[in-house]
Amino acid sequence: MKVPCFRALITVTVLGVCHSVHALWPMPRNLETGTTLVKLAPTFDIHVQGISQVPQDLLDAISRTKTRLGSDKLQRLVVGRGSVDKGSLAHAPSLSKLVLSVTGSKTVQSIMHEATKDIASRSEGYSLSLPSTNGGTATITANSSLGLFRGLTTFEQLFYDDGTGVTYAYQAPVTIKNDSPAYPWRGFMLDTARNFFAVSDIKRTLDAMRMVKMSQFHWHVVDSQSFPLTIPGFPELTQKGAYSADEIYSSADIQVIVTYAGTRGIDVLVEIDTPGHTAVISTSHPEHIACAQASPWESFANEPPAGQLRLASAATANFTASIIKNIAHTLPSTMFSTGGDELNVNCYTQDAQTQADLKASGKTLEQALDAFTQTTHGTLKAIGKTPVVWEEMALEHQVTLSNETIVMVWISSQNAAAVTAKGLRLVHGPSDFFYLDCGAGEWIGNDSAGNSWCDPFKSWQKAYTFDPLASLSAAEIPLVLGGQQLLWTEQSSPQNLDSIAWPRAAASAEIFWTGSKLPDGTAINVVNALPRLHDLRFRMVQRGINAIALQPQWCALRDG
Ligand code: CP6
Repeated sequence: MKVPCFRALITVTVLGVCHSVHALWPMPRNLETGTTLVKLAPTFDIHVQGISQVPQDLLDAISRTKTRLGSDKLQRLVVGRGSVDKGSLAHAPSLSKLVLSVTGSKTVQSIMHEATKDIASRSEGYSLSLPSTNGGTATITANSSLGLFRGLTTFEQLFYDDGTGVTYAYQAPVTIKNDSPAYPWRGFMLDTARNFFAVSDIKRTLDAMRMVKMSQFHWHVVDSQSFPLTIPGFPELTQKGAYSADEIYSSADIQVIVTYAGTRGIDVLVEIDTPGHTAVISTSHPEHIACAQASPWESFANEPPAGQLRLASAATANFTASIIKNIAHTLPSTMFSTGGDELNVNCYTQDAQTQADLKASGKTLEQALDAFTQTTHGTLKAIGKTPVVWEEMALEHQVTLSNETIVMVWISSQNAAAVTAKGLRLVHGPSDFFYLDCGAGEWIGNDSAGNSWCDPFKSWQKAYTFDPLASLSAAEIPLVLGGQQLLWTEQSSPQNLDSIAWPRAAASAEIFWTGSKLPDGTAINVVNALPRLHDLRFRMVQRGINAIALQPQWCALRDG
């Protein structure tokens, strides 16, 4: 039997790890540690210097950090099953305070939302020092409140309380010089259209993302099956298109989510998938949808029900642009996704109105798609937003995309080079590495009711082996913004959200923060990662995120 303890790995893990475990995830890009036990003084506090007015969201983050330092009960993975003895803790030097130094005074959330045109310039870097002297002062310095925020996340991960009631670090002194992410885009995508997720589920997801320094929440909020997103001026879309009156994101909910995310260093990218994946719009606006509920659905869509926006109709293009504009202008992000995946051509071939529209305009379907996209993207640009699209818009269709457009690669990791060859920026989300349930190529078949089924599990180790720069030339590297793991929710709901996503989705968070090498210069590898990921998972569970075990508890506690 294959046990989840990975018999081969465990020996290496335990032997190699006992003296080098930190619950750090993602691993900083630069790290030096000592071997001294240091505890937080009873009067330990966190201060900010360098700015006269500390932004409110940074103050809130500091207060959450203090709470967590006092409440995280993380058993240290050491020889001899666990905790340090009370005697050595009693005599350990105490850390009197943490001083944060920063030069900028913008809020964390404003920095997150600013960065579109030059997302790579987002200032997330910080330096950290934790001394081993009694009465010592730890420091985090950064150029921005966002950098300090990332540094606080690291600081928290250095501390343990294994039931002694004393919060301690055991590898002081710690020095981290200029830790900053290898890539700006470290994301997670959630589909809230196949099954609905409450605001509280999304907040919990954002909490988990924050713990691993993720920066982008890609919200695939609507699709053919349901339309839960309230669009100002179009109440009928949710009234007719949501699963129920309770399964709707109100305008207030949306603001709660983007603010919760922004104050935690996460930008929310909202997607309205167009022109495919829009069948549900036929419930309120049948005039705009071709092949609505057409049968058999397999001839018209990749998933039931069939239905796509009538892209050749000027009225439909304007309607779509209005929806996008009305929601996009309420959102703080400077990016917005118009989707563009899995367009079914047959749907339009069979649609009399589309054929008539094409004839009247003298356009081919591809030319009509181009015009449709110019309309939606033109609207976004007019309100200062950068368009994001799925890879088909760049690779399969004859659509003119402006240079600033961001392309999400999903079909295969092999397709990245074709995107950068066009000079466009990309986000990696390849189904063969980063899909948290089915990935392309893993479909087993369709049953008689038309439901596709597949093997819904890909290991974190698989995601962790992804190489963001494979087959890219040096000149193309700056076009890689980063990547994300994705949860499509045909087979997920709030009940399994945490367990299907965490801690697996942390794999890409480390790849895109730490890059290809650990601080000691060795290549990132699953043997080094496993005990750290185990600790991360433990902390997630403590904070109410129902993350799955990676190995038997025994593996982590066993004697070296
Ligand atoms: N929904 C939407 C989906 C998928 C995509 N877009 C998808 C395709 C293939 C697999 C998994 C999910 N369910 N809107 C592709 C981007 Cl294997």
